[in-house]
Amino acid sequence: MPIETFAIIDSTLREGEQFAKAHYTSEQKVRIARALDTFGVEYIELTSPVASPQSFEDCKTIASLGLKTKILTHTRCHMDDARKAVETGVDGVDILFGTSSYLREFSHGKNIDQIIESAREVIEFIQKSGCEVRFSSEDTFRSEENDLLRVYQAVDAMGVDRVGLADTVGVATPRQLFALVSELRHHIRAGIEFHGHNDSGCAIANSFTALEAGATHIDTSILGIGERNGITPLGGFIARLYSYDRDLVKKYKLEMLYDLDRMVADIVGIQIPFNNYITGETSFTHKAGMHTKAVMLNPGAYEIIDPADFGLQRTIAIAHRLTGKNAIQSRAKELGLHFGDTQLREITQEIKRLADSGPLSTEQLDDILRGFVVA
Ligand code: HCA
Ligand code: CU
Repeated sequence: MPIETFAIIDSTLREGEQFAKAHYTSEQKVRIARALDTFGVEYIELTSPVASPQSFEDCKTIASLGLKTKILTHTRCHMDDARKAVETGVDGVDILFGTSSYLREFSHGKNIDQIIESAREVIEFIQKSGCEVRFSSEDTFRSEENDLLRVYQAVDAMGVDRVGLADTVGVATPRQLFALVSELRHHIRAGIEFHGHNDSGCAIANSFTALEAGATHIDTSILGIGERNGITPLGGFIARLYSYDRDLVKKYKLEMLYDLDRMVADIVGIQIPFNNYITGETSFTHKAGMHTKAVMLNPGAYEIIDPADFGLQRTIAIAHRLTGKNAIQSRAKELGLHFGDTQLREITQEIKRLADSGPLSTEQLDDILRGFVVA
């Protein structure tokens, strides 16, 4: 199925608050919400108003900012929680219930019929209050498919806006996603949302595959922050979509991505990982001679993503033992120096020889190049 319409539900302010290092102030939450709104995500999800008195106040504050993005909050499937959620003035409530045998046995102790009946009361209440409602099944991928189908079909018949699939423990594979979402797409009228943890590195692939199979909404967080090692990162998911079809992400303000990652990294006190999608320090650095030669002629040779679309620049690393004569020539030209082919080869060999005993700085490289002119 071609990917056509989809929406991002960014959960930096809900799942992201479950990141071990996150302790947002109210001011930081508002800053993150406004930035996500400007970036253009369709929804943002906030911590349950039941979590703490300040969480309740923050839901109210963010819901009243007048943002374009829809504001959701996230609660257990309980009437008390739903009442509080609706009171905050949010646009929608994401409710969650565990259908896996683990949760049925060790958490809430309800059977499938009882789950459906509790959900009915909560869903009808949220609908009457005029909010969107999503029903999600915690730990979807360790639940029985028949149980899932029964629950999803029942809540679909109640008219929920979305059903949610949650890979709570990061165990699902892309094939499993494809199979389950394709199956649900045949039976369910509502939107299908996927929330994927990244414990085994499949969060982005699973999110993308879910869309290919007919899902409509994907949960992300900035830098992927969340419980344990987190969920689908917003930037990585954008990278995946962009590499498939740039038109899919032109609705977002891509040149803001670096600032979003930077802002959240600062707020939670971490670095942007060096190998982060798009915004990592080395994401657009080309090093080996064969790569730099081709990239200087046509960046597409080794770049699937154009850094300029994200307001970023590529780096050609020159001063190292893997360098090549084309990269050296290009640096020389930048310095206004011109060498013939034989001399360029000689300079390149000299730089490789020197770099063999340790890294060279750009200044050292430039001095070597200038030295050859004098010689
Ligand atoms: C959790 C809840 C959740 C919920 C996802 C959802 C998960 O913290 O365990 O509402 O779809 O991963 O299951 O984040
Ligand atoms: Cu989660």
